[in-house]
Amino acid sequence: MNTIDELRSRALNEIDASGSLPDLDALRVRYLGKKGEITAQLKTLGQMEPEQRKAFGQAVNAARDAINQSIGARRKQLEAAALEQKLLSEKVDVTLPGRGEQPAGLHPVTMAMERAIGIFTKLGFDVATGPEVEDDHYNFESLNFPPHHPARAMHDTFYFGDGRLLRTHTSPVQIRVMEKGAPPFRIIAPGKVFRSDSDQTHTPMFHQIEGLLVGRNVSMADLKGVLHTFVNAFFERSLAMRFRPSYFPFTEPSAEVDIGWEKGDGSEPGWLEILGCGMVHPNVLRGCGVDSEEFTGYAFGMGVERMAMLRYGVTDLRQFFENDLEFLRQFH
Ligand code: 2NL
Repeated sequence: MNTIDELRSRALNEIDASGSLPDLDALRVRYLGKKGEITAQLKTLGQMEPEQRKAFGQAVNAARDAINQSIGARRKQLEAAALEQKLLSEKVDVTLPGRGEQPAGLHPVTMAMERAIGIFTKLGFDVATGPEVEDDHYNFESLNFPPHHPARAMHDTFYFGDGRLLRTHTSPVQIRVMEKGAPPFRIIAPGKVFRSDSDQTHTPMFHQIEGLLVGRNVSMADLKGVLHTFVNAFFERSLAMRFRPSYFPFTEPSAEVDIGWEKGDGSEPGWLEILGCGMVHPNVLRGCGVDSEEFTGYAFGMGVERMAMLRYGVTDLRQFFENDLEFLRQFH
């Protein structure tokens, strides 16, 4: 009997003194668990004399109930204290001043895109858009690409494997416009394009603006005039510009366009390539149902990231895709 009384008061003291829910649970296991001290006492009942067993059994049961109740009461206290602690730590001081607002701004690539669109719109071009997921016909075949042109290779173009692909230029938009309508056409096609290419100067997705003008008596001189007007407006200065002969399957003749450029770092001014262009190949016109005897056209294409780098003095293409706010805020 003394053992039970001693056990009971020791347990109750320890329960009262326990400082956390895990500590309290350890005590519950120690006294009431399968291998606990109270349980051990109950197991001795079997070997006792009947009259002794009754009194001892009652005492052990009473001790067990008291310990159980005490644990329940202590648990409530500790839970209340834990909640109080949690509420205190999560307290929000609604009287503190706000953090202030950061003005939002457009991404520099968007700025360059909108700037270019604005200029061509003033020159009379309409904006045309189309799907980013295309097929071989619209992305290559209709543009006079020969069957084994390197751009068609797996490692240059993203193929879905079911005949679909991600457009590698926005030319398919212009093909769709020509197929549907009748000349004259005067459109630009801005948008995302995709190439399986990734290094210091290439990203798998980038932006392009292409332009197309088809009508009667359209010449390379018209093309040169429009592009010179465009680059002067885009860079807000009077730039020297030159055409260099080049090759694209979809234009003949084809040219690359350079502008005279000073880096601003004291180095000698030089020529900088900024776009590609040419007279629309008669095969392309015919494929779209346009009479290539009656109509001629010019087309051009430029990379928007490159234009944005030159206009805003960005030296690393990858900065456009890192979403670093310190970088982006400079353009607001
Ligand atoms: C470049 C060169 C170019 C075109 C794009 C074009 C579109 C049609 C027909 C013929 Cl529908 N041509 N587009 C023409 C010449 C050059 O882009 O270097 N782009 C980044």
